Amino acid sequence: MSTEPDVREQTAREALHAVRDSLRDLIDDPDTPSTVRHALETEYTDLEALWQKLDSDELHVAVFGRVSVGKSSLLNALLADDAFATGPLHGVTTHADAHAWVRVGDSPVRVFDTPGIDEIDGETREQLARHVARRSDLVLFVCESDLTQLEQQALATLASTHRPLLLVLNKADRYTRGEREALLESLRRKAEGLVRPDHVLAAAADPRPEVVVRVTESGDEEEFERPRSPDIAALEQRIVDILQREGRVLAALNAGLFASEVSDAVAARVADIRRAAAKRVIRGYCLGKGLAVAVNPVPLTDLAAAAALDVSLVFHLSRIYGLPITRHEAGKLVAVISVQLAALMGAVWAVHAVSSLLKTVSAGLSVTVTALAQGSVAWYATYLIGEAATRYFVNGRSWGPGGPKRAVRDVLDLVDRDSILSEARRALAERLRGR
Ligand SMILES: Nc1nc2c(ncn2[C@@H]2O[C@H](COP(=O)(O)OP(=O)(O)OP(=O)(O)O)[C@@H](O)[C@H]2O)c(=O)[nH]1
Ligand SMILES: [Mg+2]
Repeated sequence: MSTEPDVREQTAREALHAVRDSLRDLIDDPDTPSTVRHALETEYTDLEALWQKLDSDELHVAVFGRVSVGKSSLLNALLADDAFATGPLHGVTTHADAHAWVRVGDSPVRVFDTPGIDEIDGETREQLARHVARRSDLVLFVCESDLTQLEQQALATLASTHRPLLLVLNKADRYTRGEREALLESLRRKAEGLVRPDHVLAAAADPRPEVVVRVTESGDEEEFERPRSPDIAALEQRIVDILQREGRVLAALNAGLFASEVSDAVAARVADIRRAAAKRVIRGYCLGKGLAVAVNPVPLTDLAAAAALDVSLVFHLSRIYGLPITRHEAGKLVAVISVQLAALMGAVWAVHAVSSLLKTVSAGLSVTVTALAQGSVAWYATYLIGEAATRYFVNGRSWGPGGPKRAVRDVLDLVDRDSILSEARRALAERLRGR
């Protein structure tokens, strides 16, 4: 008969495999540009490590805390081996390191040592906390007395990553039983809402030797030191319990959460890259069309003659956004946008543009003011068409609920006409002068 834990185990395992496969898909996604991979290098390294962790069925336990609180000593005590370097100087551990520990169920457990958090600035500390948490199924936050402000902040950052947390008061041998209880009480209070009260416990990873007084045969009292073994049994039991109870489920959940964070970050970067590419392409067409019109002035009302360039622009933009359309469709899109622009601005905008140009264009240019004015207006029109089409593609080839009218109006509201026109004037004048 299958028992409930079996079913849980089975479900967890399936969830884990599903997450593992989706991590692989995310890592190997051929649509992710290499520039994005490069920009998110740390995240991709973490994804790969996470994938390996899931694939090997490993569970990870990490320590975190201020320098010299005994993080490395604690892991050594768990391993019953001096695997990690320890010492009284601050900053003995300078980089993350890991060793294999016990097995919990079928899963090998690895423990991860980390450098102390005091010497680094707040932002880096936050990053380190997230980085550590990301790879861990359980984090041991180690302290040696009551929590400082800095420790409280770091603990809050870790807690926000929703990993199981144990708050360990190490060096318990330095306190009397009463002091220890009072400290644990205070730690539970300060960690309230961040760490469960029964997840706050004391340990002595590397207790100082006991000083014992012995009466010699001659009746004299003699002091000598008796080494003490680590006191970590309760902690060890709690760690194994947690890993056994929720290790696998949490591993899947956490990896899934991280993968969705990364895939959001990838999407945001891709959007940035597309936006930058769209901006470059729009500017190129603006310049091309502005020059064509300036060099060979056409009546302002007959800008349609140069519409072929606008069609090319929209065609090009559709490719940048990975939503390719035909030239015919691009032509229809330009027509829709132009109709809206004309309806919204009529002839007024052109007159506006020209008059503002006439006022500000400086004398002494080698081209006629009219040519520049017409070129700038053409530039501006192409700019608006490019921006409106971009909005349509960003929206997944849709104008959104308000239709093209609303979308084009929004574009007009957002665009700073005067700065576009003055940029057009500057760029066109420069090119025309150079001819
Ligand atoms: N009294 C006492 N001292 C301890 C205990 N655990 C560790 N220590 C001592 O504290 C000092 C620092 O220990 P480490 O394990 O190197 O501390 P750490 O947190 O890894 O330090 P960094 O790597 O420098 O951040 C060493 O001298 C240890 O012997 C303990 O339970 N009791
Ligand atoms: Mg250390």
